[in-house]
Amino acid sequence: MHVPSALASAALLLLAQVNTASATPVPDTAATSSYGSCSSPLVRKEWRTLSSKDKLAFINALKCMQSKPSQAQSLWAGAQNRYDDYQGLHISQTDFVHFCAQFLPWHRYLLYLFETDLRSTCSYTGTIPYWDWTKDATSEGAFLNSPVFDATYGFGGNGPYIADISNFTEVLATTLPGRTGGGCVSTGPFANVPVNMGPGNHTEYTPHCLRRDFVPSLITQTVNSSVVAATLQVNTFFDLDHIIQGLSLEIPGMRTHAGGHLGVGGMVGEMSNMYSSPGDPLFWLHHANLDRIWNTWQRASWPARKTAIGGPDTMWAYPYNFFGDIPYNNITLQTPLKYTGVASTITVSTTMDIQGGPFCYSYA
Ligand SMILES: *[C@@H]1O[C@H](CO)[C@@H](O)[C@H](O)[C@H]1NC(C)=O
Ligand SMILES: *[C@@H]1O[C@H](CO)[C@@H](O)[C@H](O)[C@H]1NC(C)=O
Ligand SMILES: *[C@@H]1O[C@H](CO)[C@@H](O)[C@H](O)[C@H]1NC(C)=O
Ligand SMILES: *[C@@H]1O[C@H](CO)[C@@H](O)[C@H](O)[C@H]1NC(C)=O
Ligand SMILES: [Cu+2]
Repeated sequence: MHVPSALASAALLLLAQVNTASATPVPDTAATSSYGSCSSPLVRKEWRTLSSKDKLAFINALKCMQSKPSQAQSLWAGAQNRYDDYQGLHISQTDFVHFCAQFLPWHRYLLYLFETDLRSTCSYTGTIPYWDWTKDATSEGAFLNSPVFDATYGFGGNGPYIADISNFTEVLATTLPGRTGGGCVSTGPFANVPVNMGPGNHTEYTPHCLRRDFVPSLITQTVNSSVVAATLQVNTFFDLDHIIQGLSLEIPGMRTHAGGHLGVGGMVGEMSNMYSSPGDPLFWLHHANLDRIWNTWQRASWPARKTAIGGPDTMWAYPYNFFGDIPYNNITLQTPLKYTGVASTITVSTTMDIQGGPFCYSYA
């Protein structure tokens, strides 16, 4: 099947790990606590609204995580540090939380776990910032000048253009006309920081440079303000999940999730890899913005949308049946979400309110 090769990548390892994942269900304590407004929510802010000091504090917290020991190297041999544990977690759960309806709930809790760890392990006092790409999708030039790519107060920019990518092992199956990079990121705080696992579906130690392959024309079409406005108009969680994850794997069907990933990662960058994309720190800012969109949609009809859920429990099932129909059920509030190696299993219900259960945050 012509799955993007990012998906069809070498599957070298860790059957034992997957088995462990299902062998140790842990009670979902958070789900039993009551939901409601929390006091003093942490506020997640848009990158460009942070002070220079706060930008550096977040960057330094990421670097701090990269200096702390891995706690999950027994599961993910390539994990060299605490930051890598989250890449390993994402890689190992990818097939259960993308192109299915666990997508938004699973990533909401992933961000919470990572943010909590930044604060506890690295004494970070802030939150995960978000990247409101609509502010940069007004033109290709605006995108290229986005503050998120700043070399000092951002995450560095594109990689140098590599026209011939025929020798790359991990290449997006969808051709993206207008790709402009592909080389190693050479600016910013992560220029010489190896990505320790991937690219692709494995967690062996394969240190490599962080690559980006900007596609400015994709950004202006997929993450602009009219796309977001249309996203917020839908009436059901099923449709919200669908429009965020995209209507097809081809460019006309791409929306915000694919647009942010592929607009930065292009055909060979880490951000474009469904498995190993947390190797690019922009992953966190992109997903925080998707989480913000879900929350905005929920709050537009609250509390009804505190329990609005649905969509396939199985990857590539309807409406993501791009490779043919496969059996599935719609997810429910009781559907489990696994974080094996980092945290206990929860249920979807735990993730439905960013100011209830374990969560206490808001978006400014
Ligand atoms: C990804 O890797 C896991 C672990 O090796 C494997 O079980 C799974 O089948 C792989 N996924 C795909 C789509 O190849
Ligand atoms: C592909 O080949 C080019 C030119 O020989 C080289 O610079 C580049 O590093 C290679 N890329 C990979 C991923 O092997
Ligand atoms: C956003 O992109 C769509 C194509 O996906 C285009 O039709 C629309 O005009 C764009 N809107 C803005 C505000 O750029
Ligand atoms: C899942 O929900 C959708 C939207 O409500 C519905 O069209 C579909 O038939 C449901 N599928 C199953 C297997 O229940
Ligand atoms: Cu993901």
